[in-house]
Amino acid sequence: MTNFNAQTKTALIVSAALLTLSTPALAAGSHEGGHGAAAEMMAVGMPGEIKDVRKTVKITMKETPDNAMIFDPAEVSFKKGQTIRFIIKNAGEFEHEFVLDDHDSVMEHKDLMERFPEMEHDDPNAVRLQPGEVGQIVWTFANDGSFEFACLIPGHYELGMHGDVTITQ
Ligand SMILES: [Cu+2]
Repeated sequence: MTNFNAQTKTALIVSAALLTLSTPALAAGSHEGGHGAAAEMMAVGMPGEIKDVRKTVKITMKETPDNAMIFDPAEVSFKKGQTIRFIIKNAGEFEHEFVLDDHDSVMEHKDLMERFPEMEHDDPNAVRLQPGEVGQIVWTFANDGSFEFACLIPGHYELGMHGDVTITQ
């Protein structure tokens, strides 16, 4: 039993290392890598490296006096290929999250969160923050198009917690 657990743990560490190693290949445009779904580049891009950051954007999450929940700003625009550092602050009184994705994936993820509200995610494109906390996401926008950021804690999206990301050529 102990041996089995030790082996499983080693296997997990090895696959994590492989995922890390596969990132440069994806960055170089090899989309057919075949390292599994987890290593696939997302439509919205992929985790970036701090050394490549071109721009830092501060985004505040909060509730408003008229009972809305918002991101401020709720609209950002960058150029394709740019690596952006998002500094996200939860200035509200509730727990909030920042999830960056394409609209369809946001909707799928939102549906999952409604069915499994206790779901914890540990995705590089998302950060969940308690009131007063500050988090960071470094992201490379590899494709142009319209994307989205949103808080998928049930009910928050409907109260206004989403924003638009426009990536130009
Ligand atoms: Cu929220």
